[in-house]
Amino acid sequence: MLSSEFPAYLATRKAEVESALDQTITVTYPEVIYEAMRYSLLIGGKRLRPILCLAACELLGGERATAMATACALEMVHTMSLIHDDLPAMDNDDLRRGKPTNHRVYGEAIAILAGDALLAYAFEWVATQTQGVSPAVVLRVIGELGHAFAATGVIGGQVVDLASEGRPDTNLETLHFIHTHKTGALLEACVTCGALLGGGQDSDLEHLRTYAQSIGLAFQIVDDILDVTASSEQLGKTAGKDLVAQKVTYPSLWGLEASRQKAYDLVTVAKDSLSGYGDAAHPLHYLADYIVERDR
Ligand code: GRG
Repeated sequence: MLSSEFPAYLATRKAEVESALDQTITVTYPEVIYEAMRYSLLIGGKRLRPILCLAACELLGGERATAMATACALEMVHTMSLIHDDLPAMDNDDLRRGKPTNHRVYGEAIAILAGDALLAYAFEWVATQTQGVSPAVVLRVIGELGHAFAATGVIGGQVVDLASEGRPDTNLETLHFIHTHKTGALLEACVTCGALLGGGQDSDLEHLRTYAQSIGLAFQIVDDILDVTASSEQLGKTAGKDLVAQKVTYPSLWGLEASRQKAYDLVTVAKDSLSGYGDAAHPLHYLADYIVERDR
């Protein structure tokens, strides 16, 4: 793939994912919970996680259709983490994906339940909708997904993140822990699950883990930079929150320019980790570029 073809690739994958997501949840009794789940799942977002999953599957010669159920599940669990992150007990935010947050529309109780329901449904969706691979592969995918979200992953990162609010003495090691868990673990699961569904071996998973850990950190550095440099309108979420919460961030430790350079260095590491795959790795290379060059 040429870099000039990447915008069309991204737009096509996003449309495919959104069409698949639209078919995951049917509104039935009690309507409010299904509506709340659909609200946050379908109001937008870059769909980066499902696209990474599909790209990893294709890198190893798999069919996108085989990975689509897992791609949707990854977006469901990501969306649930956003719903819960926005709650008054966490970030207490009013804006997400350019729209009022779930609890602002449906109230706190339903927002908590919509997040819980999306989390449970994601696992059901993988277990019941994945076709074209052995049950052993589906079980490994479920294990990767659970590990990424449990206290070993996203939740552990969130716990340390909450504890470090208002703590200007937070050091680089703690910041690294927060982001490799809160953001990186799920991005890692996207590519490892995609690789498993594409027929990948353990050696493929190792290369892809290095790729994901590098882009995960680069993603977070860029997130920290955008929190300072972009507007709420541009981001679709409240900008400038890190300063208000007195959070230590990469730009606050290193400055904006050094942070940008670090993000670019990490993209180089990510690309190098896939050097054995030749041109087949181009979509993942361009996705890494997109992560650092994005403006939202
Ligand atoms: C995981 C069970 C469980 C509970 C949630 C609240 C929480 C525990 C964790 C917080 C996780 C979190 C919100 C991490 C931030 C990750 C991040 C940078 C999100 C923004 O991702 P984008 O920019 O968003 O890809 P879009 O809207 O484009 O999908």
